[in-house]
Amino acid sequence: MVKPDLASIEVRSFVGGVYQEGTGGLIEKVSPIDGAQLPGIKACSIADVNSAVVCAQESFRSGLWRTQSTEERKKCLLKLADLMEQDKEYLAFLDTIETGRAYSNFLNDSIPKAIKTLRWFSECIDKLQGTCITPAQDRICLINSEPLGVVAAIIPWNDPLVVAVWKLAPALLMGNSLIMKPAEQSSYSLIRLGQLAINAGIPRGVLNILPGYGEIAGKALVTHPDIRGVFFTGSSSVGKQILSDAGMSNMKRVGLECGGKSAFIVTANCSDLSSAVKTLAKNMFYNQGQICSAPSRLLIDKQLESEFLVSLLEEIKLYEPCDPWAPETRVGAVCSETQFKSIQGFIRRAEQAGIKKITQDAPKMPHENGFYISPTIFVDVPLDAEIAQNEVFGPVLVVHSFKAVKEAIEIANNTKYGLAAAIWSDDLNEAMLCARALEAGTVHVNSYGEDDESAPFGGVKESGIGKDKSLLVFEEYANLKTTWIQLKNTH
Ligand code: TXE
Repeated sequence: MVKPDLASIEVRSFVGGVYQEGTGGLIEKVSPIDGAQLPGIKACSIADVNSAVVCAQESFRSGLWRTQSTEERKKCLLKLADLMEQDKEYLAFLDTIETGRAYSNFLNDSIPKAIKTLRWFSECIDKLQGTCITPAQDRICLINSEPLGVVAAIIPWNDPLVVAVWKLAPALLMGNSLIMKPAEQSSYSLIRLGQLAINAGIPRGVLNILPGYGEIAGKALVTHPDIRGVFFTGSSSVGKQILSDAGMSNMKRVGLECGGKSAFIVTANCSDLSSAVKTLAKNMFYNQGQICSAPSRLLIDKQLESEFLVSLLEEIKLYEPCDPWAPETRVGAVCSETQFKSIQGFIRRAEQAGIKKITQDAPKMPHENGFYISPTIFVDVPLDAEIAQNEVFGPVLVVHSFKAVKEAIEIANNTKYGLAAAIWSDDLNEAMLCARALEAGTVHVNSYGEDDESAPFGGVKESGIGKDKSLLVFEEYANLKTTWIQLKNTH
C-alpha cells in the first residue's frame, strides 16, 4: 500500500460540525509499530467538554435530528456506512499506524464488520414497534421509546471503529445527540468519522468527537449534569469509577463493557481436539490478545492435556507478530509502550513466582523500536496466581487441568469477571449443563468468538452492565414512556 502523508491526519476535535483545537494540551504519540513520531492529538479540556455539551444540547432541542422520521435517520446512517466503505483504506491506515494492529485485520475484518453493523442497525430502526395494552375497556396504555437526550460514548483502543459503531448506531438512530471520546491511543479514525458524518447528512452537533485524556475529558463527560447516558468500553477499574461518578452526578444511564478472563473448557468428551486447538489459538492470540473476550484461560481435562498442548504449541507459530503493514500479516504490535510494559510485567512476575512457561520468544521482532510480544503460555498455574485472576490484555494464556467437569465449572467461575466462556464436548447434555452453570454473558459450545450483530454482547459480574449489539440494545439508548388514555363512554 502507498501510505498517506502523516500531515494529512486530522488531530482536532469535531464539535458542531467543525474541527476545532482542543485546549487541553497535546497528547504526544509514537507509533507502536516502529517508534516513529506521529502527529499529536489536541486534547480537550473540561471547558471544551462543557461547550460541546451545550452544542449537542442545542442540536437535540432543535429537533432537527430527533424529530426526523426513522426513515430519514436510517438513510443518513446508511450513507455514513457507504462513506466508511469508500474511505476504508484510509481508516485502516489510521487505525494501524496508531495501534500497531495488522493493517489486513482492519481492512478485511474489523472495518467491514463495523460497516456491516452500522447497516444492520440502520435497517432495524424503522421496524421497531411500541406497545399498546388495554387493561380495561375504557383505558389504553401506550408504551413507547424516547431518546435519552445528549449521551456520551467512551471508546477503547483495541478495536476503535467497531466499538464506536456499537454505540454510535443505536444512540443516533434512537434520536439522541452524541459526544464520543476516543481513547488517547487511537483517536485518528474516530476524528475522521466526524467529517464523514457531516457528508452523510447528519445535522451539525448531533455527532461530536472529543479526543482527550480519560481522567479529564472522559471524567468531565461522565460527571456532566446535562448528559443523560454514558456508554463505555474499557477496563473494569475505570468502569467502576464511571458507575460511581455517574451515580453521584445526575444518575445518568450507564452501560459498561469491561474486562474479561474467559475460560475455554475442553472436557474428556471432546473428540475434535484439532478444531479446539485452532479455535483457541485464533481467538486468544489474534490482535496480540488485546480483545476483551479473549479465551485467556484454558481449562483442560488432565487426560487430554499433553496431547492438546503439543498441538497448541505448533498452532501458535501462526500468531507470532509480524510487520503490521505486510498484507499476509495476522498479528502486529501491542498498542503502546504502556501496554507492552504492563504485559511484560505480568509475564515477569509469573516467572518469578515459579510458574512454568512452555513457550519461547521469537528470536527477532519485526521492527527494533516497536512493541511486539510472542504468544506465551503458562501451565500448572495456581488458581489464585495474579496471572490466573487478572486480565493481562496481551498474548498470554494460562492453563489449568481438571479431573471432573464440576471442578472445571468452579475454576471457570472463580474470577471477578464474567464476559465469555466456551465448553467443548461431544456430549450435548454435559455441554448444556455446563453452559448454564457458567457465569458469563456469552457461552460458546464447540466454538468461540461468533459475534453477529443480532446477538447481544456484554458481561456479568465485573465484566459489565448492559449490552452492545442486537435489537435489545435500542432500549438502552432510550427512555420508555408510558402514556395512559382514559376513554369516556359516550354511548
Ligand atoms: O483502559 P481504560 P486502558 C483493559 C485491559 C487493559 C486495561 C487498561 O485490561 O490492559 O483495560 O487499558 C477512558 N472517566 N481494557 O488504560 O483506562 C480512556 O480515555 C472516563 C479492556 O486503555 O479503561 C479510554 O477512552 N473515561 C477493554 C477508555 O476510558 C475514562 C478495552 C478506556 O480506557 C476514565 C481497553 C475516567 N476516569 C482496555 N479513565 C475492553 N473491555 O475491551 C479512562 N477513561
